[in-house]
Amino acid sequence: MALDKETFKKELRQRLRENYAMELEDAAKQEIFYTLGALVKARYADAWGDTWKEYVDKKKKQVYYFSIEFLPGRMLKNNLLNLGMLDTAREALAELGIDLDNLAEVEKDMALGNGGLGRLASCFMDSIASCGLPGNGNGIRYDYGLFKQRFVDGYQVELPDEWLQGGNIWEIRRESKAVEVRVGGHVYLADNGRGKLKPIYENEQILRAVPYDTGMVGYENNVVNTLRLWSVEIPASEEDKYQSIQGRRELEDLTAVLYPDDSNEQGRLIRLTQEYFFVSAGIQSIIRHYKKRIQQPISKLSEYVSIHINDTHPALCVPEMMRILIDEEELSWEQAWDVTVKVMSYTNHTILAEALEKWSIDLMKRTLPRMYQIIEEIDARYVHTMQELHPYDLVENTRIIRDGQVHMAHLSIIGSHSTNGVAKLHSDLLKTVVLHDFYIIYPDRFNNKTNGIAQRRWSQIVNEPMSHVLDEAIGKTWRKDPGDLKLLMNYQSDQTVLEKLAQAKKMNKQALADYILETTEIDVSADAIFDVQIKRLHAYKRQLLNLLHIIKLYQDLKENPDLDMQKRVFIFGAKAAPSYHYAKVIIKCINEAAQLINNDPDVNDQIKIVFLPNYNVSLAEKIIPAADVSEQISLASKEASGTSNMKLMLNGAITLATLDGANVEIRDAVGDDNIYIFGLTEKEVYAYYENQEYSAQRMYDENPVIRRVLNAFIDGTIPNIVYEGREIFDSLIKYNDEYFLLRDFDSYVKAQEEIDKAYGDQTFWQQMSLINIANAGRFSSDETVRRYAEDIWKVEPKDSFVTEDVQKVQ
Ligand code: NBG
Repeated sequence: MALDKETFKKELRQRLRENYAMELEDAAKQEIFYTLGALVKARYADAWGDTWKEYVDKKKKQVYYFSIEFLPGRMLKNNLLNLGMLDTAREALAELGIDLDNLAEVEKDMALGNGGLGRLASCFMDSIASCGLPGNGNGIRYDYGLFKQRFVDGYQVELPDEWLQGGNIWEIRRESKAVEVRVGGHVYLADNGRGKLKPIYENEQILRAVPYDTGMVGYENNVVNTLRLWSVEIPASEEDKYQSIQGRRELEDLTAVLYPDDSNEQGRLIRLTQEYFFVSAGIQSIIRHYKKRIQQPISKLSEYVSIHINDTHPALCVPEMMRILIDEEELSWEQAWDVTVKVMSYTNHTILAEALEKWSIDLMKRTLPRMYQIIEEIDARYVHTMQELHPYDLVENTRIIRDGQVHMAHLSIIGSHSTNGVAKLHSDLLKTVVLHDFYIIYPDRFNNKTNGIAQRRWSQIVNEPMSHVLDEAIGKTWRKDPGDLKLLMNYQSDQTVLEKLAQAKKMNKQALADYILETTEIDVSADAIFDVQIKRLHAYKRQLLNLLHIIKLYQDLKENPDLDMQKRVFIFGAKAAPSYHYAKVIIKCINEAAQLINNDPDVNDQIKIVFLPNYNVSLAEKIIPAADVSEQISLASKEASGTSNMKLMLNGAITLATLDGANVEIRDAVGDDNIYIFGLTEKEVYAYYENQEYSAQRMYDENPVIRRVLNAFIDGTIPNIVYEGREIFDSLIKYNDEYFLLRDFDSYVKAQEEIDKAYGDQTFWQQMSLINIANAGRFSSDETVRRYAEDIWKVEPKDSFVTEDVQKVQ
């Protein structure tokens, strides 16, 4: 299977001639990229077909991961790595005078997700294939990914992300697998002539759902699974209904854009239709495959199929499966319900009440009348069964239809056999607080699955300098089994290894410094501490707390320019939802503070702020290997897990964190001495909610440092934020600081001072860094998906994988 350099070069040239009628020497970067992509795709085409065939022949149980977001980023290097071709390709290209990394930049990020939720789905896709598990993704092929972010006068401006321009080399359009999805109109039930009721549809709209499949290549195991994304089209039979351009547009808009949020009414209607569209198309195609290839009674579906509901957006999986089983397969309600609950499982990704999805009854009835009928029936039967067993209030609080709304989390929990949170703390909070009522009703359904990351991408691909140091120190087995990173613990006091790791970090920092200079014209020194906060902009994530601390440092420096401190570069990457006003205000303030501080001669380059625009997977890949400090400073209890915390630790950054989400488990993994913890605990936060004693005004009155920092927002210290500064100030003082920034301020400052001191002792710092890398293995998403597979999905790895029939690591 292995491809040698000469064959690689020959094949590349040959394909270029065939596809573009030109010689390599005359080809543009784009043309070479597309040719290389086609070459790579051809290398896994057979394995893709074989994997599918094996699952069918052996009637393997398969899991289908339904997610409205997938965020794979670029795929070229990931596919090369997993095919064992990365080194060959790099060297062969170099011999042709082409730099692989440079070429890889041609690929547009596939950004069909907002943040952690979508990226997790993609890490899972990688790990499911790499662990040889039979599993597929199901989602939407948006024409436009998450908006591109620019800064104009410090404000966020959103531009469309035309990722499909130029074509998508990895996907295959499968015309023959298209299905029809019905929305709108009216539905009533009539006798089907066989003593059962069947739904009659009137004036409904028929949508054609066309799947685009992308191979998910496993790591050196000949497994290639499928990510199936659906795109909407007009069915041939309906062509005459769509004679106006306007009408066609409206229909095609359904899969045009990924929602960066869901706050306006017009938009919300499309969102609900989007949700039904990919759920219905996905389930129809699963059932069709089951009947045609597996050929078992429909009542045995759960022995062959598992469906995962990733957050509540695919919650309609429950009523849609019921619809197909009852209306089309003619099962009884009881039989259908039994199958559905066994097939479905659900992950909750948030505890913020405002993020729990609900739809008005009215909208649901109008948009999806048959779904609403079925949900009503599920709800009625739930109430009927539970009222015998539980108090009235408990049943009322947990039913699906309540206060004129359909509660999607309730639908997901009631309609599935498993509900999990994404970190220990989060799962505990689900049981004790957020979903406590459900926990009383279904204690056995609740479990934890701590998130993980695709470690091959987040180490081998993004951080080659570090990877080589690891190879030299502990051999190469960690590349396949991240658990082996533990071996690095033997080198805690080995000066050579520590020194080499430090050199690798320095190289990465220099590369990032070059990128920063090129994109922002800010000159930063690779000797400074690179202090990184990269994630969506949200009040609970507290980018503002970070800024408050920077302002304090600035004021200290102004007072005493000779202050003894390490140089520091504060690096931000964050998009704000276009309609999230407060988050955008914070962006503006950070940008204005950057202008002020970066250009103030008194600061003398001691501190700098860099807010890199358009944070996405590719930018994360540049920042993460260069980070010294990982800011994970959400208010305790609010961040379900976090995953950038895991990526940063794996790359040797030291975590500065509250005890929130998976930070708690990172602390357990590295020990108290190798992480900086500060701030309120989740219990203390809840105590404040209970006793209502928190007064931000008092903190402001009594703490002169806080007062001086906050005044900088309204007294002109930070220029050009007359309105924004006032809003920040008011949010903290007048509206009593919802996320307790001022309460955590002192302990945050203290932790930052300790970091400053620790960095001064380079050996000490490098040891901490090494210990972080060594203990990152447990956060591999390989481990996470294995847990899902064993505990929830009940799917088993492909036989050939179990028998170790794998190519050896290069
Ligand atoms: C996010 C959480 C993160 C978590 C990811 C992946 C949503 C709704 N939730 O903390 O905020 O890491 O999900 O689980 O995007």
